[in-house]
Amino acid sequence: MALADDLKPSARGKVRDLYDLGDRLLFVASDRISAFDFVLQDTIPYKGEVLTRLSLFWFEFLADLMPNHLLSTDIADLPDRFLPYADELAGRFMLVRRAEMYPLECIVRGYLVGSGLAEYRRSDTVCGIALPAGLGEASRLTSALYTPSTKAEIGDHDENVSYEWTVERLGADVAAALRERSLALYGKARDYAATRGIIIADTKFEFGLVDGQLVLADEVLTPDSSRFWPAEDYEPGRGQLSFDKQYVRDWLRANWDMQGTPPRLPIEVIEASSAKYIQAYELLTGETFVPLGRL
Ligand code: Q0N
Repeated sequence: MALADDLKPSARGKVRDLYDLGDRLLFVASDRISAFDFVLQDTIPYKGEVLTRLSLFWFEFLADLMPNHLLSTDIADLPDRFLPYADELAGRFMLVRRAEMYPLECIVRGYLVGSGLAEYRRSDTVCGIALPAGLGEASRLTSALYTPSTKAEIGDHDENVSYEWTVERLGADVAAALRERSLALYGKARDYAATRGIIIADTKFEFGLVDGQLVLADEVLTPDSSRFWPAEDYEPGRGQLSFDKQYVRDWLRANWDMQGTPPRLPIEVIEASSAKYIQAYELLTGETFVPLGRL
């Protein structure tokens, strides 16, 4: 039997499962992939392991800026009931401290894309922040924008909120700390990634309190929480190639009417996508990806 069928996760995300261990939590990243808000039937080999190991890389890289919720990636630290699933878990789990989470997605945008671009075209603003005229699709922003959002009550739609909203909700000190830390983390990661040929166009952080101390939580700076673009193909004024899901999105757009269940992906698309995740990991970390887990 598979892990998730035996030991019921307390939360099943689109692509990650969360097990509640009391004072600790276990995140398990699957090889599932979502595109256009659908979770596809096909999985992308090694994706969960690549994303987990990329988060671990960033936690360490960013540790001088702030502490994080990571406790262990050692199977021996898991409760005994998980041991039968050691193979399934290898390389794709993180044991983390339980934090009191702030109910905020701390989004930082360094480039103009997606919903930000749509708003800019209407009103020369992004999340209410005025920007200079004359910017276009994928323009680099002179200074990165902090554009927090929150999960709406109904459904799990994200809703942009103003900085003032975060001040009212969390207090001026916490609101300021989340903004300042988010911008500092993004700035350090963006500058480093640029030296590795990757543009981090935007990303999302989540924070919580552990023993009264602010910690960086969730996954960090993965292709699922960020937009990664290959720097060599960057050309403002048009849509950019995304590092990871581009093949999948392009193939779906050309082969599916977006109604009902998404079709199965051709093996070439699955393999190309898997290779891109691994390439992003190798470029960013400078390490060869050697899988710990088996497929
Ligand atoms: C947790 N999520 C993602 C906040 C929740 N270390 C932790 N301790 C307790 N809970 C969580 C973590 C982590 N990471 C994180 N769910 C539970 C969902 N976010 C959405 C934004 O608000």
